[in-house]
Amino acid sequence: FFAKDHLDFYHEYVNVEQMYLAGIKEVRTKLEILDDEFHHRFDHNPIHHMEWRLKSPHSVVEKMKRRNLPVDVSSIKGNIEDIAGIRVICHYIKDIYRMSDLLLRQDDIHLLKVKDYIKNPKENGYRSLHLVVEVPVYLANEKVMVPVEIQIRTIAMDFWATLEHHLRYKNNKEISDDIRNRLYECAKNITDIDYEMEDIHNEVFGHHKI
Ligand code: 0O2
Repeated sequence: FFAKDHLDFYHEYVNVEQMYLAGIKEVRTKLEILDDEFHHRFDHNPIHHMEWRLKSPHSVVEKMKRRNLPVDVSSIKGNIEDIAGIRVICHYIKDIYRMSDLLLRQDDIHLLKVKDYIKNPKENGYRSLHLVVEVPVYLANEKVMVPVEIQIRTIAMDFWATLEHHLRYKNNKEISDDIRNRLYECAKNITDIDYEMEDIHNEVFGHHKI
């Protein structure tokens, strides 16, 4: 259901959604090409799998209201950067930085923002590399630069983040300090395992020179 007072927004939003979807396709293709090249050259796929989503119109309106922005499509640009979102789940930590570096090296990709929650994990233990990039999308009559949020993480980081997200959002009660601490301990243990698995991989297969 959509609030009646934002009907104009919802009607207009349908038109811009296509552009964000195209941005997702462009970035996904770039990442798939890199992953294929690694598979071909090194018999190693850095990417385990990818997920993507468009932010729902309702979530966009809620975010605009939270930020005291006027609820119209023109205020999305420059304010809401996570309408198009891709999550890239990698095998190893080194794969995260390799994919990120190779993507950002491409001359049609423009980096808008980077948040490295692997080097600087969030207080609750959340780890992932977040990038916001702009990618060109060629429409019939114009070229549009579309922002896409990319979250890159290992399988282990994704395991923790998915369960933590579920525990936090699907639960009506406030998370207690005890649960918070236990989740943080889990994040620490998972981090140790991530580094140990990477060491094992390096010992068995060595480093790829690229
Ligand atoms: P959803 O449903 O995944 O989209 P901003 O989005 O810019 O207003 P912020 O905090 O500056 O907010 O962005 P940031 O830090 O880059 O994080 C945005 C997204 O990262 C979140 O999106 C989550 O997907 C993920 N994330 C960040 N912190 C956590 C965390 O502590 N736990 C988990 N599980 N995920 C996290 P949304 O919009 O919150 O949700």
